[in-house]
Amino acid sequence: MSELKIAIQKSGRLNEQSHKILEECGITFSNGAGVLKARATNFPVEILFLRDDDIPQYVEQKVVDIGILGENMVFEKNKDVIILEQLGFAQCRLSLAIPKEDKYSGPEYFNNKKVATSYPKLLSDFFTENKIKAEIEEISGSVEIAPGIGLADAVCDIVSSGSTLMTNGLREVATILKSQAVIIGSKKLTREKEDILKKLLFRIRAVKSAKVNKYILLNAPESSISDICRILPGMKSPTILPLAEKGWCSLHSVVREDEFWERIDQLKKAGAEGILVIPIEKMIL
Ligand code: PRT
Ligand code: ZN
Repeated sequence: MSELKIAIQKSGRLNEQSHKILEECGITFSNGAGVLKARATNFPVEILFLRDDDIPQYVEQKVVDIGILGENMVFEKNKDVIILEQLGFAQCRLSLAIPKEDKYSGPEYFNNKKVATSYPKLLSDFFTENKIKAEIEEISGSVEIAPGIGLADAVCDIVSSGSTLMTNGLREVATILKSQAVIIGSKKLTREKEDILKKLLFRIRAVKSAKVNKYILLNAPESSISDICRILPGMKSPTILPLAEKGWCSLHSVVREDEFWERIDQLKKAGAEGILVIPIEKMIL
């Protein structure tokens, strides 16, 4: 029986969430210290724990079938792989930052400057697109200290809250790429592996939909039901049950969480009471 080989980050920012998303798909495995691979007990997959930098190459070489990593790394490594699904975590951006006291009028700022980065390909593409002649200093970590120690004039690095840049006296001036965790896959899989992948992606999509949707229950006068359905346009065929109190009913449905927060005041005005919003564990569409 064939199994799908999945690479996830061994340790670092993506490890916990990658583990969690597989677990939420009902795939259980142990990830003890020093373990390089694990076999799931209840789904035909083997999990390999790797450095995120190596995952694109391993997928291209078919050492593994799919992998979970940041889009930043996928585009930097530029291997022959395909993005199968965005996973919605590890959101960040690859940005250029300069000493905060420097004036910035546009990408021309970087002409004849030296820029430190761990993303030489993406940075060089950006400079080529903008017709900038700059020097790229490739370093593997702690990029943001480079200007402070005289190694470079500016940096190109991953930013999430922006506090690392601020602590190092730097200011973000341009974004090259927005990124989140994704699943990448090999272009050609055997029929059996393709079937396992289909099942896995089906489960992942169910977990993702459950995260953005909530189960909503509310009580309302029967006369308000049509207004309430109009206020929450995402609400499809709600279940409506009569309440013991005459003229009142209880309405159950699924709504997008963002939609619900935007419309809460209108719902109350329309007469909704006792509103409960409950997380959904899985949602099969
Ligand atoms: O050992 P291995 O090579 O596997 O791990 P790594 O050290 O290369 O990567 P790791 O674990 O740091 O990050 C893995 C992935 O997480 C990245 O490729 C991104 O896709 C994603 N990610 C999300 C981030 C961040 N947020 C992030 N904030 N990666 C790095 N950072 C760093 C950034 O380099 C900078 O030093 O955090 C700092 C900036 O954070 P803020 O919040 O201060 O802006
Ligand atoms: Zn890495």
